[in-house]
Amino acid sequence: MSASFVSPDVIRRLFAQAMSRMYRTEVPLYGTLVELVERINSQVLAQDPALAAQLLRNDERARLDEERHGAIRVGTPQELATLRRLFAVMGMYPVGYYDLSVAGVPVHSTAFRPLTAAALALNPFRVFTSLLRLELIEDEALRAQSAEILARRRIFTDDALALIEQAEREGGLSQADAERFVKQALETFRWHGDATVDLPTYHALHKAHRLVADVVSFRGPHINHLTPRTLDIDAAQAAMIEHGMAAKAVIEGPPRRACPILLRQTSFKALEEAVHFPDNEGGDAGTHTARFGEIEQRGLALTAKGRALYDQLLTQARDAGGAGSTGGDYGQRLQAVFASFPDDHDTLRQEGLGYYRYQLTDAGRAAPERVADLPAEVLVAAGLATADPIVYEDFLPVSAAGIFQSNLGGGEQRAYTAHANREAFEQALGAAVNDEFEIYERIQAESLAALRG
Ligand code: OOG
Ligand code: NI
Repeated sequence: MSASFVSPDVIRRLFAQAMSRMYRTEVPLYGTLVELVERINSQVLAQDPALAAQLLRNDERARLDEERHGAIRVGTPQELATLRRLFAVMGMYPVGYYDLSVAGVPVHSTAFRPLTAAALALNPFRVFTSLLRLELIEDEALRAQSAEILARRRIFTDDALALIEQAEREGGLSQADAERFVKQALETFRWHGDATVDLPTYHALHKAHRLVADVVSFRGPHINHLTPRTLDIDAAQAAMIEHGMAAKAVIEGPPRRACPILLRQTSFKALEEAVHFPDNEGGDAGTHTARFGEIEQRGLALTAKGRALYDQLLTQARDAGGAGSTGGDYGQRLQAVFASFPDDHDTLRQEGLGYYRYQLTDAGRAAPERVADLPAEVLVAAGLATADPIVYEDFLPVSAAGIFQSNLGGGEQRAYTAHANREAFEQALGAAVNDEFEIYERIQAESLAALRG
């Protein structure tokens, strides 16, 4: 890379900061949420010096205050493929395939995020990106009308497109071009209070599925939430309720544990916002609910073996209350069922359930000859190396479905008989999605190799 180019990681950080500023002005409650999470995080760090030291050792402390994920929904393969190129300028690549149709949401998704330990440490910004599956709209005329509306819109500015092409052609962007790029890219994610369809069309789309209306009726794929990372989601959830936010009843994901795994999330309900519809002068003001707030706590990235156990236990807890149910005493059921998931790091590591990052301790650095030929587990046991949990950087389909559902209103449950269609998604994207397990495996292997470096 030429010395005059800024690193994609720096562009991503600028972009994440700009998104956060924009969303604060669009949804002031997001600002309140960020402050609440910051307060709880500093309390947790003050009360738990071991956790503070672990985050510092793992390059997670610095990124924490800026750490966010967002979500958008797009309508066409062309839009998705161009987003892929836009995110690549910022060092964000598609990881994972999520099929939400099984949960009654007519989309499939990926997450754009950085891939390497160094890039994640600088800024781990991720965007959960969904593609509407128009083929799941039953009404043929409405499907054709939606496709036509989507084909006409342009969600990227001309300057954004030109800068993407320039970055691809020249291999990067200068500082000044990077700043212009961030400003232009931001336009795609901005909220538009004026719909592009008239009110009757909006209602017809809404009837097909609220999500269809959300994607098809507007000029662009507005960012629908931006999520800060908390170190104690139970405390943050309680604080949300104290602040009068309409928090979701159930925290998605695993139960509270000594060793947090994967991802726990909760959200407050979508806001009802005034929308202007064309040809509706003097008519009732329309509204649309799409944007919401969310917080999350991240824990250990699980191996395929650990993930299979997680999926099995989650299903067990949900099915115990009637298929897929989170009603009744769900919290207690979840706790009880997850008692069979080991909850100390030595066991999790030794049973190959999670990924760890190894580093030499001072003692280890002072004894290179001992380190050279001892297995990692022996080094850890002897205090020559530490093994810290590698944080989960991805999403969970069942949780994502729960977040979608809670913002669609109760009556919106629909069953699609469609199957996952990863191939169609990747074809629309114009690339294969990266495998999350390979990424964690590589980060773990690199840390092991560096022990003997
Ligand atoms: C995305 C919902 C999923 C998460 O954190 O799992 C999500 C959406 O509503 O567009 O953001
Ligand atoms: Ni989210």
